[in-house]
Amino acid sequence: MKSDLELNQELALERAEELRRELDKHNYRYYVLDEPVIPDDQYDQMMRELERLEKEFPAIASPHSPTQRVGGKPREGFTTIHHLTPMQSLANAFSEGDLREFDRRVRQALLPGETVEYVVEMKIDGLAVSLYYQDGVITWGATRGDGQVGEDITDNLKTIMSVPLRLHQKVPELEVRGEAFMPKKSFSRLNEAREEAGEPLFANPRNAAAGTLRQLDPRVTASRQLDLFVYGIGLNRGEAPDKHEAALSLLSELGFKVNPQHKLFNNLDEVIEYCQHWQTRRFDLPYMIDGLVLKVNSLTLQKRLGATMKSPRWAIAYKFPPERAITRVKNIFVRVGRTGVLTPTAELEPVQLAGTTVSKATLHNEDNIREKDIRIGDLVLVHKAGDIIPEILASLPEKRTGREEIWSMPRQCPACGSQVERPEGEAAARCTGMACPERLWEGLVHFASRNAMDINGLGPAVTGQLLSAGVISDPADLYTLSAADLLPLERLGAKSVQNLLAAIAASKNASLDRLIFALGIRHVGERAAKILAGHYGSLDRLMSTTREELVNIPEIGPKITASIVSFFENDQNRKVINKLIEAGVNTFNEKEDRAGGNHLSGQVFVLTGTLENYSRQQAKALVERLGGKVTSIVSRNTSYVVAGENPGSKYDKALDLGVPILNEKEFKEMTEKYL
Ligand code: 1X8
Repeated sequence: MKSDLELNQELALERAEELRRELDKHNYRYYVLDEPVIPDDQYDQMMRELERLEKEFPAIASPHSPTQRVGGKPREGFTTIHHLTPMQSLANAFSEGDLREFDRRVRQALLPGETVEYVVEMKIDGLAVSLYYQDGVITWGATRGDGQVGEDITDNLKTIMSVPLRLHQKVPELEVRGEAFMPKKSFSRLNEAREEAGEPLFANPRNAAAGTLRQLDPRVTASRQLDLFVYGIGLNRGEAPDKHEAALSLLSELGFKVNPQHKLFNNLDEVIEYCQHWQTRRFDLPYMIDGLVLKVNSLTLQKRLGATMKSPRWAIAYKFPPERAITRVKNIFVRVGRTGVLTPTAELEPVQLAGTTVSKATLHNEDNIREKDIRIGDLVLVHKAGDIIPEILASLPEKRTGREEIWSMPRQCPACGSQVERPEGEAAARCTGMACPERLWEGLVHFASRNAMDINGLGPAVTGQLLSAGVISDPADLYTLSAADLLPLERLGAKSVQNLLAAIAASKNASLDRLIFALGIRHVGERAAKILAGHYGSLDRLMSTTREELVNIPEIGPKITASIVSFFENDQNRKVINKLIEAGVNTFNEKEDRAGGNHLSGQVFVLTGTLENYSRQQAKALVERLGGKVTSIVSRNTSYVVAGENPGSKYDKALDLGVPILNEKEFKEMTEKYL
């Protein structure tokens, strides 16, 4: 006979498998097809249920469970992996002539009457990797290395959400090739955060992707949001397609993310036209490409053409020339960031570059300016890092007139006059003023921004007006604003004031992860905020967490931990948070509410007197979070009256009606066990 444990375990396994299938499916829709079908919180809820099951029944764990994407522990170093088939590099074409030469050689291998088709694909500016699946399950992943032997980066590749852990069909053995990359947005976000932190920047998304995949701690990799396009098959012991295009379709069907921008041609002139088209349109793509790849479509012809020592004869990379421009530095000014970092920025004579007009370029920090010897008035060579961030590559000293000026970092903050400090060993200079208006302004603009509290109508300009008028000095003050405060401001009519107040009020219901992101804690981006919200369920619990608990959360590394701890140690920050709570801003995870069940559903509470450990708002939010209601009138329908110090007449009314009365300790016990 089976024991209870065995029976429960069987049920748990069944449920876990169901959850894994569901999660895999949604994951695929979200990260591969880019067509999410369920809300995030529902996904998170399933994930948490699965985590709970796997924790309770360790025997049902599986390395291919979606909970195991960030399961790996930090490593000492990487071991090596022998590729099953060599990973070759491509020969390059830099001109139309080079492409015609390639085409001519391919045609020499054609049999009489045979024609050639080319598949043209985007050449992703990332890092070539190989993935190996056995019986449809991921076994390992490796870098290219020298083409024969690469480094085992399996744990890191598994953190890429579009990499399938299990394939849609159980092919016996499959080695696939693809390009891991960092999308442009993630790249600029990462560098912004590194700049704020005074850390060295990545020169481009490729270096960022390479650095991220060679991270020894997979939690860091997971936090950086890489992606992967698969574009070819190495070894395959399943049914083998006879055309490259069919191979791409097969890879798609198996669950891989295949770049949709590929096109079939049977004529080289059209290929060349297509290359020229993408040379200018490439800046519209959300990832960087450095060219296009031409491949012979027929695998039979590919085999006949073979390879040289270095690269296949059936494919070639058409490389775009890098986008650069020359312009003049009109001036250098300093921007004060949210965390007080002073970033020197060059004001440029406007110039066309990579699809936009550029009139500013970040100079990063003082050392960068010194190393490149960039002076006000210099002619400079500019490009865009990651196709987005205008950057000065070099100055052209030979063009100097002698009237150029050497720049240096101001000693006083241009926004508030406070002293500027540059800590030993750090590249970044910081304003030391706690109440620096520029820092406040940036912080408030971030707080109200779309992905944070999403307060429509509270943009940079209005925020500046509110600060100058002295009606707010921190984010919590927004919630005490009245029409009388706003109407005197210029350019704010009655209608806009009404809308703005409504938007501010609505933001009180923003989800906990938005609030955490909005606080502007260094290194805590949207993803970290989501993870923290999911883990803690309330701002209160996050605020009173420990270093130990934080570092043990998947994806929350030591740097984020240190930053969170120091943020909540700061009295000023705690004060602002308490003001936010008092103002009635939601500090609980709604997702938790539903997941945590409705333990107090149908129960009506009345609060009276002063509680020692909860403000009115906190106590109310707590009851509501557990599904209960709080009213202010005691009646026969009241379930409990919670009485603090110096209770009022509600206490007597409760005694009269025989409504149960809870003291603070009892209230705490009743609610705490559900949290
Ligand atoms: C490198 C790349 C290839 C493709 C895209 N991006 C790359 N960086 C592709 O085939 N679509 S192929 C390749 C190689 O074989 N070295």
